Amino acid sequence: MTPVLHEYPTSPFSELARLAFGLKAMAWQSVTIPVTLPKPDLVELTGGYARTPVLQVGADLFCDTAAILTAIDRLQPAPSLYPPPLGALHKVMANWAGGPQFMAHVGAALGAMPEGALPPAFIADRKGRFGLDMAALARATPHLTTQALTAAHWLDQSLADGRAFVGGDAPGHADLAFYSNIWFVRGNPFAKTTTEAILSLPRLAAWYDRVAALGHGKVAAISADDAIAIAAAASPAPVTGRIDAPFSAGQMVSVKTDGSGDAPVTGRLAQCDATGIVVLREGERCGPVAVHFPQLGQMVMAV
Ligand SMILES: N[C@@H](CCC(=O)N[C@@H](CS)C(=O)NCC(=O)O)C(=O)O
Repeated sequence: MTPVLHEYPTSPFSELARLAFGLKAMAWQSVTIPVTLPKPDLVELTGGYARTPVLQVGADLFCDTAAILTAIDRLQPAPSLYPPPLGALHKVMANWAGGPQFMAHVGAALGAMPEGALPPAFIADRKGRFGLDMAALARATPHLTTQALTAAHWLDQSLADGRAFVGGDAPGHADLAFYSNIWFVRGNPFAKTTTEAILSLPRLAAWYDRVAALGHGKVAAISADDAIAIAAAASPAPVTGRIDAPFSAGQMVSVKTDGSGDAPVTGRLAQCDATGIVVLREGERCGPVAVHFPQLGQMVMAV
């Protein structure tokens, strides 16, 4: 079944997922979702999760790039997104890149933008959801830039032994995660000085070009209605994982990103172990779906 990515062009986490398709030379379909709330068609499928991107495989929805990349790797195992010798350690680095380093890169880039450069609706959305304060960000930009540059220097040092990618000869999840942060800064003309500082590191610049060359695979655009029809025509795949105590199979739970004000996804628990969380729910238009999350960073609560 051809996977569908719900995404938008300027999203760094979407770029990470697009590159995963490129690494595997896969065919996929894209639904362009709104950059700000509301996102009624996406929420019809996920039941509440409205971050970007979301992967859909039939009636299975994967929230968060940690779950998305694992799902892509399962759909087409070779070449792996978790090549040796790092294997699953790619996830550890991607978690750092997608956590504190994401805040540093995105903060440094947005904080460099003059007043009025970002649409007021975008600022209002990010303020309401994530506490974005443009004045505070502008003050923090020099600090955030040092944090991003530290990662760039570490990356450049790691490449000094001649390796092509973070973990050796083959690219993996960590490469895509580090790359997408720099890609976001590079895409912002107001952050030109930071981009130049990062790409002045010669080994890093050559690595950046190698990751970019992975491309995005073969993509075709479809509409949100098409994606909902795909889910309605499919059934969720059988769940194989465990349910660890204190939760039990079929229990009603809510899941949301830890520490966020995001809307929770509520449904019956079908899996809750270190390999992921699966909640079964039903949408009015899409019918029964399974919503998948990584366990790290997601909070499960009994309801
Ligand atoms: N941990 C999540 C983070 C996703 C995330 O925060 N994405 C940003 C865009 S790159 C977002 O959702 N922004 C708000 C939005 O798109 O509505 C992941 O790895 O996918």
